[in-house]
Amino acid sequence: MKITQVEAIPFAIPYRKPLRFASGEVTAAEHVLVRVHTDDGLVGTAEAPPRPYTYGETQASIIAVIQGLFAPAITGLSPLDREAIHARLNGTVGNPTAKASIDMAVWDVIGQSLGVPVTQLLGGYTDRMRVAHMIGFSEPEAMVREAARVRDTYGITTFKVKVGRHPVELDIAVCRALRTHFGDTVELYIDGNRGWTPSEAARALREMADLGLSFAEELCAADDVLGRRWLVSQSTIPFFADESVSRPAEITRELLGGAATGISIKTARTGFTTSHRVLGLCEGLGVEVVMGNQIDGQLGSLCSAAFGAAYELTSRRPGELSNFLDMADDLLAEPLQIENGELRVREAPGLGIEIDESKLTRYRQDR
Ligand code: MUC
Ligand code: MG
Repeated sequence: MKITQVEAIPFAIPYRKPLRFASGEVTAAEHVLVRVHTDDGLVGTAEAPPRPYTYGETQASIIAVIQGLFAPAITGLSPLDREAIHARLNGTVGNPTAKASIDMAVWDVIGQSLGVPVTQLLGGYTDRMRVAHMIGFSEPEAMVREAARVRDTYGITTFKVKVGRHPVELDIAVCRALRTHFGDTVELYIDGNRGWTPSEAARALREMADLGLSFAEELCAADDVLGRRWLVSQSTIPFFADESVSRPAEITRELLGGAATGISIKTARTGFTTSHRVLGLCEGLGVEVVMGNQIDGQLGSLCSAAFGAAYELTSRRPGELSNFLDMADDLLAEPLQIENGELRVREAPGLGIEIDESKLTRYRQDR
């Protein structure tokens, strides 16, 4: 079996309401659908979400690097030769979501060719993930209303609250309002997307010390090298690194440097192959992980769930798998369902992705 073609199709699906956070905002899912074709007629599918404020990639850059460099580099290779595929992709630095989408589409092909779900090929720990929902910026009352709606509709009881605004009191008020409204019936953690300085973050954490937050993510930038160490050394809750750790070596740097104590794994940026290495690194160093959300659509969320459900360590915490709920539509023929706070992985061979071709025709931007 040989790779014959890699397609990169831009599409745009509007959000019902914008998702806002300290490093940017999303009003439409302007993603790239990636399809890896083989000479025996199999097609592997994944999506790449451009996040210029996180990785520097745009929809146009993802398409250009796939069409101009990655497709020619891996055409003719066997999908099973994953190490060779990665060596070719890594001849170009950066471009994490473009590389990750190809990796996941290749795994989809492998699973289909063997007749086995990817989640079982990866590890086969369980068939579902508990779900955490990410709540974007708004006023405190609106964020409480949103969390209550998501809990009542989908049974989700873990919330990641976006923080990092100025003044810090606004985000503190949100977290306090959520805790007051829900009491101990929900789990809360915060993600600053580098919005605060170390001293602002320290002050906010002090003022929220009674709110029972489970952990904090990227409150300030990785370039605040000593500032982050100082913050972590005085914090009573774990610090998870997200956008500061897009490669395994960065994980080693942040953890051994004392600037983080947990790691967000995002299949959107490390695919399955490198996410597996990231997981092994975290396990070896003895730190907790969370399956993070790259503001994925249903395709990306399915990929995160397939990976998260494959392993015991990634299944310990609810994964961030629900942001597709903010989208007005999606490309999957059979939409994902979150019930009782859980998302099941698909039992079909590969990733179980079937694209609704009429929706793709409607939302693709290249025709
Ligand atoms: C997150 O966890 O930070 C927002 C920016 C990004 O890169 O991912 C999202 C969610
Ligand atoms: Mg984050």
